[in-house]
Amino acid sequence: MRQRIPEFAVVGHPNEGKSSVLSTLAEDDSVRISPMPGETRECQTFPVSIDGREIIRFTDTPGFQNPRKSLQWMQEYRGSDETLIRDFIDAHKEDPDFHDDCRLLQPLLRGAGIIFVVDGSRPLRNMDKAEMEILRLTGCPRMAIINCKEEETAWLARWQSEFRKHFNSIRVFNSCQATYRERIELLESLKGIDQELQPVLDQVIAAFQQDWQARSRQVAELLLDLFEHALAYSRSVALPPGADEETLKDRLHRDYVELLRKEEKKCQKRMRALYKHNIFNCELSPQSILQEDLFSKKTWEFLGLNRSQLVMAGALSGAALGAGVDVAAAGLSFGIFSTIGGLLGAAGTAFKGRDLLSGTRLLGMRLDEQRLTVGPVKNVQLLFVLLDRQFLFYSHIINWAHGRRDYDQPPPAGENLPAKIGYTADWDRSRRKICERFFACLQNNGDSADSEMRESMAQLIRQTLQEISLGGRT
Ligand SMILES: Nc1nc2c(ncn2[C@@H]2O[C@H](COP(=O)(O)OP(=O)(O)OP(=O)(O)O)[C@@H](O)[C@H]2O)c(=O)[nH]1
Ligand SMILES: [Mg+2]
Repeated sequence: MRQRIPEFAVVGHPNEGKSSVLSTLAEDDSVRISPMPGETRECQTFPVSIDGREIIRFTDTPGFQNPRKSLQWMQEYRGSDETLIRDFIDAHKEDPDFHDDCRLLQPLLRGAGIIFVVDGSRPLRNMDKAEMEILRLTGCPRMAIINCKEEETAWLARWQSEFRKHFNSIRVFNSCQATYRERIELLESLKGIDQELQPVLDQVIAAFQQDWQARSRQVAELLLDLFEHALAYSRSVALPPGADEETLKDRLHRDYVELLRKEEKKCQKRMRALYKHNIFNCELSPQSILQEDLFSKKTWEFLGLNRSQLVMAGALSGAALGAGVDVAAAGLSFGIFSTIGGLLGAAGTAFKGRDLLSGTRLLGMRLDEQRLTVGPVKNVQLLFVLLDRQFLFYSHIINWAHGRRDYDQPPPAGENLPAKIGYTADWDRSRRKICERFFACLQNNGDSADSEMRESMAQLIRQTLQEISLGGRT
């Protein structure tokens, strides 16, 4: 026999954030959300499927329209508890004053559990008490979610104590900020509302977790592909007699930079799709370091390894030795950035994105019997910068709740940014070594790293993704 798919109806007063909570819980950005009360007028069910199999469904409902009168009717009702909802709907279905109340109770007839959403940043009113009492009279398993639309928390304790009288489970859940972990915790607390639901919700939670891991594995593969394309890149073109070597070098350099930008965009687009951000762009804050070009001064200043880590990397990876020595020798009153200038042969002069790869140091250019060969990349820092950019993008994407629609961003943390704001500079030596070996391997093998090397790099990436998704720095 097919197991029943658990269903939860998200109910509450108009404009409290019901649709936003649903959108975040179901990871579905097609849910309609609006600042105008009364946006949702009909029930709509959003199934959550994993590998094509529906495992749970959430139903969006209109807000209560006439809770006081509905409650009065129910309190005067003399029939049995089992027929209360059906009889209420039958008695009011033609009355436009109760249109929304009838609609929102409908899913309960087919056994849906209740998720009651309130905006906990406002005070409790009698109307709310009426709505809670209606839900209690339905006898359906139910939980309450406090979704604070504003920062205000003064009313929270009052809400919680009122909720204890009416609900088996209570959770604070911010539909615009909730993370993966908070979604799982919310599902966990749904188990508390009805013993019968426990086994099936355990399966749902396990499926969510497996799916999340599967997505992490796919992200790791995307990143590995990007790094292989970026770092093992090599091209060789003829330099006909009389042709201008500099022009040709320039063109090769431009081609490479273009390709890399495209590959990175492609990788990030796929990441977005994996996390089901299909409609909205999850725009980056204007202050985000990811707004900077891959080869901008700021990017290389704030991401990747610091100077001493780079020196160590150079000593290990052989091919990057030149880079390491340069770092040490460059003097460097401007910190890591002039280091890059030094690395690139620009010798600490003004940095131009275009110059970054045009020297022979980073990409490696050789002129050999009238053939100009570029690549593979010589500077291991490119790998760390790319890693940091993808991790930061991942963090941005997974922490962008699906119910979030506005693009207001918090202001930057402070004027004094730390020296490095990526992840890799915080890594210990053993993690960095894995990257250095992977890098060296790509240089030696030409196009792809050997499978053992690739797997240890994949493991490192997956581990970092997990740390980020379990509440690492965002
Ligand atoms: N800042 C903030 N805004 C929120 C939050 N939750 C919802 N909103 C906003 O509140 C408004 C109403 O959200 P909806 O999710 O459409 O509310 P609803 O309860 O479904 O409303 P109806 O369908 O009209 O009953 C929208 O503008 C949301 O963006 C939140 O947690 N924080
Ligand atoms: Mg709605």
